[in-house]
Amino acid sequence: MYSTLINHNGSVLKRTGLLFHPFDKQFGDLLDISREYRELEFGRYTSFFGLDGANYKYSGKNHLARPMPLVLSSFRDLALERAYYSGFLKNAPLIDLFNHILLNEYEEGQKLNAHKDDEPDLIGPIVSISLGAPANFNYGVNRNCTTSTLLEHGDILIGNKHFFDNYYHSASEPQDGVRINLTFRTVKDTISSKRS
Ligand SMILES: O=C(O)CCC(=O)C(=O)O
Repeated sequence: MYSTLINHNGSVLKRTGLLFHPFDKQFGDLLDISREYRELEFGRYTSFFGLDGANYKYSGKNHLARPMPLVLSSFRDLALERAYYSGFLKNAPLIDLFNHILLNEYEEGQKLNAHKDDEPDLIGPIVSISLGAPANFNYGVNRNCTTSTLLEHGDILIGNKHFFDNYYHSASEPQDGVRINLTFRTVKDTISSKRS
């Protein structure tokens, strides 16, 4: 049931639902985790998890992964499976894929402004899983992000590197409730020193 939203000049973005799974327990667990570790960053709450030493550097700041709680490890398995079966990992490098997970929490009125995920340290596709309140994901070739798709509880969005290098994207305020978004990235940088 994949629906291809973009397939243009090498940019590919797909959205689908995660069928037959309520994810209510996982949503509660993720909220607890977020509220233990979250920091306010660019208008929404963020915390970072993943494999040992994985560091996603953006806006001049390190975002070093904490060890993954089990619930995040199981979503990572799901992200890997979906990316693999939908053909996004054909030329995947032989390194630990999706070694970095960004947990975004959006409370009422919080949103994320238009940006690109084009840091040179990122490799391959990015998978994004949404839980809780729905919100619009907006994208486009400039900061206006004129195309939108509603991301609902259990939706998964996969974009290839070309998409995230070339398209701006933003997330609107959640509609009626709290929204959790998990973003799975593969980063080249690994550091073993303390967080900054
Ligand atoms: O919340 C979303 O759906 C998008 C998150 C995102 O673009 C990001 O964290 O870079």
